[in-house]
Amino acid sequence: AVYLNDVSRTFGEYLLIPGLTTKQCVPTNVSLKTPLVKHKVGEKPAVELNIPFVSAIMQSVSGPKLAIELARNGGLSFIFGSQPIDSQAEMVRRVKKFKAGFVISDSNLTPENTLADVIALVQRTEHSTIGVTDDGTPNGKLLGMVTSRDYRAEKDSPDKKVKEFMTPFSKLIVGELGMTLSEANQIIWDHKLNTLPIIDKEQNLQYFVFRKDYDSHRDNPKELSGSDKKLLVGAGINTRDYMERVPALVEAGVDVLCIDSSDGYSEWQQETLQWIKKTYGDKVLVGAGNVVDKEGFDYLVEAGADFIKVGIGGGSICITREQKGIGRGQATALIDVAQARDEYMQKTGIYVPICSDGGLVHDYHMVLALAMGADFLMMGRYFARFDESPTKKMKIGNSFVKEYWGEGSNRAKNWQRYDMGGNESLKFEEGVDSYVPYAGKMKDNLNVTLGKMIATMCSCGAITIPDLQKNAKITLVSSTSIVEGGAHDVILKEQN
Ligand code: MZP
Repeated sequence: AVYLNDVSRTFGEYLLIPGLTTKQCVPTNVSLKTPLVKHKVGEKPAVELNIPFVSAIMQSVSGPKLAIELARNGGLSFIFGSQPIDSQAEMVRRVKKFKAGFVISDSNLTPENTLADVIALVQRTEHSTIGVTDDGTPNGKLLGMVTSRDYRAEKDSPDKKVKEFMTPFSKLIVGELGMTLSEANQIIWDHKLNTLPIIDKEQNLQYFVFRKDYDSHRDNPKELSGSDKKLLVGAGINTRDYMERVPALVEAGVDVLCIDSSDGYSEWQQETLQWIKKTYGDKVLVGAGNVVDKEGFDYLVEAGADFIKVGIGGGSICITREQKGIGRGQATALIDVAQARDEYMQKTGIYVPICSDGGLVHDYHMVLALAMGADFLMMGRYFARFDESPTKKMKIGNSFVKEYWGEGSNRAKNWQRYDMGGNESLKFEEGVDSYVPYAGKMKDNLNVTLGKMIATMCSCGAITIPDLQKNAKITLVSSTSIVEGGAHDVILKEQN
């Protein structure tokens, strides 16, 4: 056997030491832009993210609703691959079809048109949201937004969703299709509503009219018409049915693929990458993994991967290390692979981004992972807690939770991810079925997390991710110093 002498370590064992915070180092100057795929040094990558977050390739995380919201916030989801090809392609299509805000410009619709007229336009243009201005042009004053139910409510039953709009006096206020936009707007203001649900004759919930300042970034109609860009979306694939799955996903408009496996250092992945590159060249972008060392990185890059995913056994729902005894502390794995990436860049002039996948618990772990060399981060547990994740919200005791299960659990039945080339069945579980604390809307949580990350970067004297990777000072901490880092030697007042 070969012994690696470094101890496998993880994020909780490290801290960042502040760097000089210059006057330029203020939150508004911080950019979290990051490359997603390989590119020549100094050139612009084919796909970039505005925030370094991607959501895990998991049934309990990455459905179309979460993908739309994450893409709108600058990140990207990989739609889970453990489902039939058709339904996965359909989910991709739904994200690509979603067009962010759109202001009526040439439609001649004014506030005196009925909601039915506006909705007809939503349907015709396939935009999810139509803004209406007082004079029907993008220069006018925004009066309200009409959003299709598909986007807002998706799987929730109309009844349940309508109930959320009851006023404090339990009087249900709904709009009807025959009402004009001015009338709807008046009701919204009179009753101090954020949103007016609209029902059709059969009492089914169809659309929502939003108050204009419901979402602050929607205030400027001009910005809105400018943001009509297609959203980015990724999708997971496996090493068995890729010859059918990849063409279907490409046809659906997917931006980037990722081979999803708990252990990616295999000839199966090499074959899959080679087939994709031979068939499509660089028109189809594909990441591979997961690996935890330089050998794994070099092998998959050589085979054609556009990015490499790092991590075995660190996921919150993962029991691979207990079941099979394979894995590596996530921080050590990342540091090793980041070094391999930098060596490859020096040798070839090509930068292959790496993704740290799994095991991020605290927000500061995210900054540490970036400082250790990750270009972007994949998270499951973090996103599973939000309204937008595809799983059930439940009440247990006094708290709300959401379900979250691993792809290696019996529930997911994702045999391909753990495939070692034998017959198709999972011999033992590598993941668990669990709950995570419900956390509300993605946007609210992202604002807090990103705010903290940006503050940490300013403390480190870095205003970009490459800055942080180059200049961060990182220290190992003893278990005693970890205790010192929490509140200690005080009597905490009760929280409520
Ligand atoms: P986390 O963000 O919940 O800590 O980890 C999510 C990651 O765990 C996924 O992106 C994937 O790599 C990994 N995962 C998913 N299912 C399992 C499993 O059932 C697993 N073992 O390890």
